[in-house]
Amino acid sequence: MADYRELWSNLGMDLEKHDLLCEALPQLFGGVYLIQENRPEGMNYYNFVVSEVHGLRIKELDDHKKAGGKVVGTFCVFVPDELILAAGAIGVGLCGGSQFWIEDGEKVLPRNLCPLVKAIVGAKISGTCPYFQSCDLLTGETTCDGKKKAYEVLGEYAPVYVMDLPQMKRDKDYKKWEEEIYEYKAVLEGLTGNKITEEKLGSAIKLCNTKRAALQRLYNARKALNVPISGKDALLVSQIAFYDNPERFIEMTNKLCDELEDRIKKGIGAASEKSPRIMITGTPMAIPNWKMHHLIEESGAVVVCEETCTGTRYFENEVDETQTTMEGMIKALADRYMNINCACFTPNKGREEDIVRLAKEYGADGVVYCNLQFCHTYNIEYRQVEKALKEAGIPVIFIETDYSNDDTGQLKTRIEAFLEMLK
Ligand code: BJ8
Repeated sequence: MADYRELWSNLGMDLEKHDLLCEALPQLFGGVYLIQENRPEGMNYYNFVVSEVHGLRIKELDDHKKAGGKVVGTFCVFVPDELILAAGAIGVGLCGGSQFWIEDGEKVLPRNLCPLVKAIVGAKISGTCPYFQSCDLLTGETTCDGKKKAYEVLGEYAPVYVMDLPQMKRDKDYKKWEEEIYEYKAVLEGLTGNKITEEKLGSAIKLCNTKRAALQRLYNARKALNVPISGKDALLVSQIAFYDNPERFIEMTNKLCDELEDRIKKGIGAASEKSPRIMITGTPMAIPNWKMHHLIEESGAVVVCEETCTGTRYFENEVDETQTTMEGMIKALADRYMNINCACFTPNKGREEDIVRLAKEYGADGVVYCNLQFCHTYNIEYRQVEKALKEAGIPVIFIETDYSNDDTGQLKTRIEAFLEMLK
């Protein structure tokens, strides 16, 4: 990586502490990713993006800001990227997946809280995440209690705007979400000084749909009998989708898909056809959280799908592109986003149906339900999901974990026993 110290220093980062983070990442990445054999060539782009994770993209954000543009941080797949793009701003997903930020998060938050929430706050207050430091506005949302209250804490360190996401899916909730989208549009127009026109929003809707289609194409390739890409590589692509330049990401992901489709034709797999096929469901896996995929694939299985917000919940269902009026487009956005089945909703029957459908579509032999520690909504929802999967005859195991490595030995034993049972 080139020398970005001046840039980081201008962003007000703690350089000494940041050095420690930079030292740890290559080792972690090497041990999880570079040890894989027979990876698709197209993964070289994503390797490069990781090697420059705090460099090149930050420089691009800086150039955009110097030209008068704004950067907006988000934490949830409910915040419509289309509006951020239509306002001429750059959106970056800020969910933290590193144990490195937990200690700082715990300085201002209770310890018995979801690691994702602690990492988000820790990343900001430690001054070690250049993405956070580049943001002109952080957009939160009322999803789980942990996130919602953490935004109040974050507000002490940066400008925060919170979208009020309904927790049920009645007609009036769709209407309410539409109103929230209108209000967010006005906030972004105020921040950037740019008016969001029908034309700009229409192009942004098309761009985001094209990105969704590229991710769906990647996932479709994983349905093949000889899975052409490992689950952890596919996870990395999804994680990078949250902060890479969208046009470049679409181009590179489609290139990767060309290669994967060719590998399928030639019978080149990332794992043996006899490897158990696993679907993961549960809480999101923010970069660099590769823990469960690594454990599962090290144990001889292959992950073929993720029903998570760093998986299908991010890209399934497109926004209707036929609308031409602002009212029509905002309604189309509200409809698409309200169809995401997050456990923050009650009831959430749609998620059970999604999980059973996806497990069948991807030919999963078993499902690993991954729950981040202290995430109550996903934890409680396991009961119904387990019942639905049992009725469909699909084996499932519940795993609760955090970002540390303390439980890896124990988890490995449980995963191996589960895979043995599948055989
Ligand atoms: S749409 S999953 S991105 S809220 S894991 S912080 S729920 S305690 S991340 Fe999420 Fe949006 Fe829902 Fe997706 Fe809270 Fe649970 Fe932690 Fe979570």
